[in-house]
Amino acid sequence: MKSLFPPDFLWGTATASYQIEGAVHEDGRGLSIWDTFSHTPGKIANGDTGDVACDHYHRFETDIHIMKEIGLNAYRASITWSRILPDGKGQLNRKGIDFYNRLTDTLLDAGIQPMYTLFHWDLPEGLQKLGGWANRDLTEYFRDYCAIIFQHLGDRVHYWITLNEPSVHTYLGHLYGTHAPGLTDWKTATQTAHHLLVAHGLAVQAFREGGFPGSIGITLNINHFEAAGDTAEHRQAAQRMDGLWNRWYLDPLFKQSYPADIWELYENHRFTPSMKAGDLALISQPLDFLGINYYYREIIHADPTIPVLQASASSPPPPITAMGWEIFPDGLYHVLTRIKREYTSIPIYITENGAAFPDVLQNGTVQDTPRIDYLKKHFQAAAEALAAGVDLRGYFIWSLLDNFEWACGYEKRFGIIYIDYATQQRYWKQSAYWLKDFLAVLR
Ligand code: IFM
Repeated sequence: MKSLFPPDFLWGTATASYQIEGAVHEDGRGLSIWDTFSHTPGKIANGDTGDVACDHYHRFETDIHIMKEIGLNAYRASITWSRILPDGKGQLNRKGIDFYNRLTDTLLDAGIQPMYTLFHWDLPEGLQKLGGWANRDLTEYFRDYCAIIFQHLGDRVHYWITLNEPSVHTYLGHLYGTHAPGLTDWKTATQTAHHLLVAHGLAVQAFREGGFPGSIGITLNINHFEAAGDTAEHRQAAQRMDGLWNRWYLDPLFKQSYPADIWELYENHRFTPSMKAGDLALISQPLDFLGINYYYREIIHADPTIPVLQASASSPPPPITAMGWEIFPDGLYHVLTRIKREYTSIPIYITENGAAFPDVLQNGTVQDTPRIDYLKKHFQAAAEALAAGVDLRGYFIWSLLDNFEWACGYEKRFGIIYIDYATQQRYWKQSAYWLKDFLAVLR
C-alpha cells in the first residue's frame, strides 16, 4: 500500500492550540471563549478545562522529538489568537510570537514542515464581548491578526489554513450551544457562518498581498451522508443535512453562491445572513489547496419532530468508535472523489482523520489494535482516491496526543501517544509504533 503514495507526500499528525497547549495564563496570553466556556459549570464532561491540557506549551520540544522518532515530515497545529493579541485586536504580545517562532524553528530543525491553522475555534474573549462572529468587524480583526502572523512566520511556514471546520464552530457554538460560546440562535449561526467565510477571504487576500512564499487554504469537515431509505422524504432529508453541513461552505468557496435549497429554507424562517456586495467574490477567490477532515458517515431519515431541518441521523451501525461515530473508510473515498467531481481539482490534504477508543495503559503502552486497523483502512481509501485521480498531497492523523476533546473533556482519547494527565508522561501506543514502521518502508 505504501508505494501507492508519492515520495513527497506529507505525513503528519494534527492538533489544535486549546486542546494541547495549556499555560492559559502565561506570557501575556489573553482569555478565549473556550476558557470561559470550559469554566462554566456543566458544560464539559467531568468539569475538565484546557488550563493545563498536555502542557505542550512547555513540552513542545519533547513532542517534536516524538514526531521525529516516528518519522513524520509534517505537523498541523493551530495558533492561539489571544497569545498574539490578548484582546483580539490592538496591543501585540511579543511573547506569543516568540512561542510560535520557537515552535516553528524546532519543527524545521527536526525536518518537519509546519502547517498552521489560524483559527481553530478559540476566539479571544474580548471579541466575543463585542458580539462575536455575528459582528462583521471581526472579519477585519481576523485579517489584521493573520497579517501579523504572516509577517512573523511567513518566511518559514509554507502551509497556512485560515479556518478549521467553520461548520462545527458555527452550529455547535451558535446553534446547538454545546461548544463555546454556547449560543442557540439560528440567525446568529447563519450570520456567523457568513462572517467566518468573509474573514477567510480577507485573510487569503492579506496573504496574497504580502507576497509570501507558501500556500494557503481552508479546512472543512465533510461528512458523508446517505438517505436511510430509497424514498423521496429520506433522500430530501439527507440532502438538507448535506446542504447545511457541507454545501453551505463548499458552494460559496468554490461556486460563488450559497446552495439555493438551503437559502430558500432559511428565507422561509427569516434567518438568511446579511451580506454585502462583493462578499461572494471575496469568499471564492482561488485557493492553493483544500483541507478535508473526514470522520464518519451519517445515515439520515426524515424526522418531522426536528424544527427547520426535519431530519435526523439514525443510530450508526457497528463498528463505531468511542465517540459513537461509525467507522466507514469508504466514506473518505466518496468525499474525496466528490470534491473533485463537483467542486475543485486543487490539491487536497486530509488535515484530520482518526479515532477515539477506550484506550488502557498497560506496561507502558496501549494495545490499540482497533486504531491501527482504522488507520490502515483509511490509508487504503485515500490511496484509492489518489488512484482515481484526486490530487491528494498529504495525510494528518488526528491526533498526535490524547487531548482536550472539547465538551467531552479528557475522557475521549484520539492520540497515537497516550497522555497520563497526572504526570504528563507521554507513552507510545502500538499505533505509533505501527506508524513508524509504515513510514520507514516509505523512505
Ligand atoms: O478534536 C476535534 C478537532 O478539534 C476538530 N475535528 C474533530 C476532532 C475530533 O472531534
